[in-house]
Amino acid sequence: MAVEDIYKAVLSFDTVRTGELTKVEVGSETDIQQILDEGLIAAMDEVGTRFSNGLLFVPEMLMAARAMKAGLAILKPFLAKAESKKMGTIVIGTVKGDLHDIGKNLVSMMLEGAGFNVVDLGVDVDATGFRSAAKENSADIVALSALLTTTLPAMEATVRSFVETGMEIKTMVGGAPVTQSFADKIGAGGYAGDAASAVELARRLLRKERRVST
Ligand code: B1M
Repeated sequence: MAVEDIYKAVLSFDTVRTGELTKVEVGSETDIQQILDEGLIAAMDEVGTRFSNGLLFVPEMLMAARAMKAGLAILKPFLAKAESKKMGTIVIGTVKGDLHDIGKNLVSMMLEGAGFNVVDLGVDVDATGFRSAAKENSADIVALSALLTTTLPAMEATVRSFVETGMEIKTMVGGAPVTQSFADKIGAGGYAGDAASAVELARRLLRKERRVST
C-alpha cells in the first residue's frame, strides 16, 4: 500500500477506495503533507492536464473531485488541529461565477488548524455576500479564491467594493490563475500560492495590522 495507490484511486474516480486508502496511510503514520501533495493534489493536477488535452470531460472531473473530497475528509482532523486561542476571524469564499471549492476548502482547513476562526461562505459568492459576512462576523480578513481566469474580474470587483464602500478590511487572494502581480494590480492585501502559504500570509497581515493599531 502506498501514496501512489491514493493517486490511482482518485484517477479511477473511486471515492470509496480513496477514502479507505487515505485512512490506511494515516494509520501507517505516513506524512499527512505527503498524502495530500503526492496523492490527492497530484491526482487533481493530472485530471486537469487530461481535461485540457481532451482526454476526459466535466463529469469525470466531478467524479475525481468527489474522490478527492473523500480523502480530504479523512485528513481534515490532522490539518485542522484546533487551538484554543483564536488568532482572528477570516471570512473565506470562492468568488462569483466560480464553483471550484476544493482548494478553498483546503485553505479553510489549514487556517482553522492554525487557530483562526474561519467563516466559510462556500462558492459563487458576490461582493455583497462577502461584505455582509465580513460585517456580521467582525472579520479581520476576507479571503477570496478563484480557479477560472473568467472569474478574476469578480475577484477584482469584490476587492474594489471594499474600498469603494469605505470598509477597512484586509483582503487576501489565491487560486490557480491568481498571481502576485494580479493581487498587486487589484489592490489586494496579499497573495498566497498554496494553503500553507495562505496561513503564513494571514499571520503576516494580522501582525502588520496590530503593529499599525498599537
Ligand atoms: Co474545473 N477547471 N471547470 N472543475 N477544474 C480547472 C480549474 C481548469 C484549470 C481545468 C483545465 O482546463 N485544465 C479549467 C480552468 C481554465 C482557466 O480558467 N484557465 C477548468 C474549467 C475550464 C472548468 C469549467 C469551465 C469546465 C466546463 O464546464 N466546460 C467548469 C466551470 C464551472 C464553474 O466554476 N462555473 C469547471 C467545473 C469543474 C468541476 C465542477 C467539474 C470540478 C470542481 C469540483 C469542486 O471544486 N467541487 C472541476 C475540477 C475538479 C477542476 C480541476 C481538475 C481541479 C481543481 C482542484 O480541485 N485542484 C482543475 C484543474 C487543475 O487545477 N489542475 C480545473 C486541487 C486543489 C487542491 O487545488 O484549487 O488550485 P487548487 O487550490 C490550491 C491553490 O490554488 C491555492 O491553494 C490550494 C491548495 O494548495 N488556493 C488558494 C486556492 N484558493 C486559494 C485562496 C487563497 C490562497 C491560496 O487565499 C484566499
